Amino acid sequence: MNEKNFKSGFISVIGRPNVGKSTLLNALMGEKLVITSPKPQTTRNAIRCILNDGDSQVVFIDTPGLTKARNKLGDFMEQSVKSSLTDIEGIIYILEPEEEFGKTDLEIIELLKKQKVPIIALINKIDTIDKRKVLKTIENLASYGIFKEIIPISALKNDGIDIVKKEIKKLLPEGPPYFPTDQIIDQNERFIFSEIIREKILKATNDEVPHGTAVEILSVNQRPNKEILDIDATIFCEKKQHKGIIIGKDGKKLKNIGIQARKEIEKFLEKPVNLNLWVKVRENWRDKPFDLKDLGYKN
Ligand SMILES: Nc1nc2c(ncn2[C@@H]2O[C@H](COP(=O)(O)OP(=O)(O)OP(=O)(O)O)[C@@H](O)[C@H]2O)c(=O)[nH]1
Ligand SMILES: [Mg+2]
Repeated sequence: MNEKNFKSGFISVIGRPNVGKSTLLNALMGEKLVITSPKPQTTRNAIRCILNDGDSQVVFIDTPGLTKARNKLGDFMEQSVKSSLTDIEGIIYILEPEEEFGKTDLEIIELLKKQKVPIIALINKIDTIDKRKVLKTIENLASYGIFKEIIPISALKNDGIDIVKKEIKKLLPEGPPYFPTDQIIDQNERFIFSEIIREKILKATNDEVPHGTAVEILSVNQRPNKEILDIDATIFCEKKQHKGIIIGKDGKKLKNIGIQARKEIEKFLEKPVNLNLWVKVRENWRDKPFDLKDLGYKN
């Protein structure tokens, strides 16, 4: 590490739900660290991912999608985004190509106008959208005059990611690293395990079920004299009927969620895991301050 010219700083990644913020984070980090899904409001916490190279440390903050909060969990998520905008060196605003901006993006742009740090706009998912729409989006964004760079990318196909990294590095001031240079995320293993399980639920269920689930890791134990790690976790859902959906016919859905989650946790830890899942109902937990805190959603 070259102490003298070392650069470091925080960069917040914000945008509407489902535009690909977390996918971008994983692409920037070069490995899967945060969960993604085709459903909006996948990310619930501000999560710091730490990108280290020989002469810099960028701390990217993945944030929940900005949208109108419908419950106390939503308020918590919105608050996480707002707090991610302080003490940072720059902002990545990510959006999808649109002929015209919708209400939410217009509101985000208003929020961005008030920020004092440089903002880089990323137009994501260019692999799926026609060029004309992308050009129109660039034109629209440029008309605001608040973006330092406007870069079309595909986070999923890793297209344009190196350019983003280069532009971000330019924003960093000289300074020492904020985190140990071998640390890549500011969350503990229990959080990572619970997120992986939640991602598999999001991918396996539909409608209102996935949005009302939370996962609590009950215990993580190394089995004596064996390489295997035992993890016990509870999935909370909001209604009895949702419990049935998550468990599925003959327990098949829950079993499948467990298999998918176990495989990914094993890949992350590089060791065998035995994962036991239970499903419990906690009515209306997304609107109860005690439950929110208990499930880890606290500021
Ligand atoms: N085709 C395509 N799909 C993408 C791209 N980037 C993300 N996606 C998909 O878009 C969906 C949402 O991605 P996420 O990364 O979870 O989006 P997010 O902005 O973090 O969403 P929230 O956490 O809910 O706010 C997923 O199904 C991704 O696979 C891309 O460049 N191209
Ligand atoms: Mg996300």
